[in-house]
Amino acid sequence: MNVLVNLIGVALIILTTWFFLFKKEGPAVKVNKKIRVTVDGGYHPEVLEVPVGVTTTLEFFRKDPTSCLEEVIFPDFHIRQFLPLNQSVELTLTPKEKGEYSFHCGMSMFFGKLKVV
Ligand SMILES: [Cu+2]
Repeated sequence: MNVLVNLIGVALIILTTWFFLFKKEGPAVKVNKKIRVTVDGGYHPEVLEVPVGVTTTLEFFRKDPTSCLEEVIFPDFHIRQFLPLNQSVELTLTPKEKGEYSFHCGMSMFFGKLKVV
C-alpha cells in the first residue's frame, strides 16, 4: 500500500513538472502599436508578437484578485510593474533586438512571452 502511495506521489510530481515545463503556448498575437492584456489566471493573450525597433504599448488590465498576479515583470527590459485590480496600467517598451523575451508574475508562476520580430 505504501509503495502504491509513493508511486502515485512520484507520478503527480512528474505530471506537475511536465505541465509547467511543456505547457503549450497559445498562438502569437501580432501587436500593432498597442494591445490590451487581460490578467486573469494568467495573461491573455500570453504570446505577443511585436516589431523590433517600434514603440509598443502593453495595456495590462488585472481582473484576478490573487496577489500572485499583482506584479508583472519583464526581466530583459528591467520592468517591474504593480498592477492594481481592475485598472489599466500601460507599459511602453521599444525592443532593440529580435528574440523571445518572457514576462511573468511576481512569483514566476504565470508566464507570457514577447516575440520580437
Ligand atoms: Cu505569481
